[in-house]
Amino acid sequence: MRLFVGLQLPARWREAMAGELAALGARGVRGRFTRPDNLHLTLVFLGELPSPQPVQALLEELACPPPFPLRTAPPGRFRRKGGDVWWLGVERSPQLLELQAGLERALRQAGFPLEARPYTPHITLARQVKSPPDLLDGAAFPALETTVRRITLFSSQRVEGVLRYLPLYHKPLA
Ligand code: 2AM
Repeated sequence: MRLFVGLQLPARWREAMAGELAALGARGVRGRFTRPDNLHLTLVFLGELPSPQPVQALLEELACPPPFPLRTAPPGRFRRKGGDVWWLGVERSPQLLELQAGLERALRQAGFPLEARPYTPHITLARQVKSPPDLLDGAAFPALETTVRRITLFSSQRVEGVLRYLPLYHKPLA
């Protein structure tokens, strides 16, 4: 199964982002928009693994920082040949970066093969976007804040043809 560890986002964050996505669509932006239920923040992408159990066992033992505030940051994009990825940024707070780095280090030490790319905290809003980037720059994303109290092991699955990120296990922060 396809696994990753990340943060679930509060409903009011997802509703605000879905509203802004609808506004972008109304302004003519075309792409594969993330379903509101699927909006999340990835910490570490694990990829295909036979079972979530070893990852869950590692998370159960992982020393984590205490709950901390999470805030949105300006939007951005990753340029891709088949159309760009548009995302909403997340503030690179020391607590978020410490949590992500500690998790990544523990997974590597346990032998999970992870990609080497540097961590860019982002919430993917849409993929395969070919619309002008100034539409993204002009979008009015509200400033959002929440408290992170747990991290979540997700599986990425197609359920009746629809991509869903299913929470498998929650690890509370210390
Ligand atoms: P993305 O939002 O930038 O696409 C599930 O696929 C989650 O893992 C997504 O948040 C995705 O990031 C992230 N991820 C990181 N590396 C990935 C990869 N190589 N393939 C698919 N998803 C990846």
